[in-house]
Amino acid sequence: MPHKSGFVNILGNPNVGKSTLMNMLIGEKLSVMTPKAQTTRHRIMGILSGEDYQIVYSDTPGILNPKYKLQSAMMSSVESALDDADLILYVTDVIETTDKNGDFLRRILESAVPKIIVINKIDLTNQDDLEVLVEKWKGIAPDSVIIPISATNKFNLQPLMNNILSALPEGEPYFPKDQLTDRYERFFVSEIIRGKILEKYQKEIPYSVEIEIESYHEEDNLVRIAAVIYVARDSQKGIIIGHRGEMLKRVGTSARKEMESFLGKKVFLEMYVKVAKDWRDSQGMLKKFGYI
Ligand SMILES: Nc1nc2c(ncn2[C@@H]2O[C@H](COP(=O)(O)OP(=O)(O)OP(=O)(O)O)[C@@H](O)[C@H]2O)c(=O)[nH]1
Ligand SMILES: [Mg+2]
Repeated sequence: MPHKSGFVNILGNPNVGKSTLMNMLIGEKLSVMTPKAQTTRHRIMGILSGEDYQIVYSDTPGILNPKYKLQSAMMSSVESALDDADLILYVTDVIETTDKNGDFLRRILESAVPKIIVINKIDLTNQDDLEVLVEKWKGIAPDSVIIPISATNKFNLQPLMNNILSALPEGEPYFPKDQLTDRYERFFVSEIIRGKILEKYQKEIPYSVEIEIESYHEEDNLVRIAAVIYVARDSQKGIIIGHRGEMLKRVGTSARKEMESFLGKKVFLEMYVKVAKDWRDSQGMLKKFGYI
């Protein structure tokens, strides 16, 4: 069989399960997944290589109307993913309506890139309702393949894989076959901390936080990591730290454990909280954090 290679961009509204799907397809927990919308902030590559194929997935932030500069930067990374692919996976789920963010959907459907419409979370519906939903999508995207799946239950992922492979062009691999992603350890450990903050804090807090890895030193069997948690306002600092530092301690413990299993090494983690006033609207800070 000839070798197949290509770029597959995963797009869709917030919280439909784009990151869960990419992680399940590549079999690694690369991209942060949480029940909160706007979990993913950067475009992240996940590379799946087999004997005769290489699929380069990009997970992207969920589509939204930007209210501050950080969100505009997030949407630029979505824009860039609209046409630099061999295939688009447009992920929707059984919960959202088919017309959510209709303008963006129209642009995706108008793009020349072939598309697969992935209807996720079918574990939350029944056969009859699903059939109605599939018919609706057939009307909206008559030229696209439509595949209902459940990412968390790994249901129908193999047929999806087969469809992806048959849509990809023949070609040599773009990356070494043992390469898993385009990001380094520092990025993943910062994402692990941000993921814990998304899990443990409510309202605006997780959306006002950014993590910077100040230092990352590998020793024989240990990694020493110092991280700064930036918040956007003075009042948020105390909320992050919590009464007698209890909240921050809990974040630290669970982040350290996840880092240890991700890196396969013992981790020594130190964290500090700093205020970077209104960083989400600051050009300079967004540059520093790698958004623009
Ligand atoms: N029931 C069910 N839940 C799912 C499924 N796939 C994902 N989820 C849940 O949906 C939520 C959102 O998943 P994510 O993968 O973070 O969604 P996302 O589309 O990447 O979200 P953003 O990054 O915010 O745009 C999480 O709580 C997942 O566990 C599924 O097949 N069934
Ligand atoms: Mg995501």
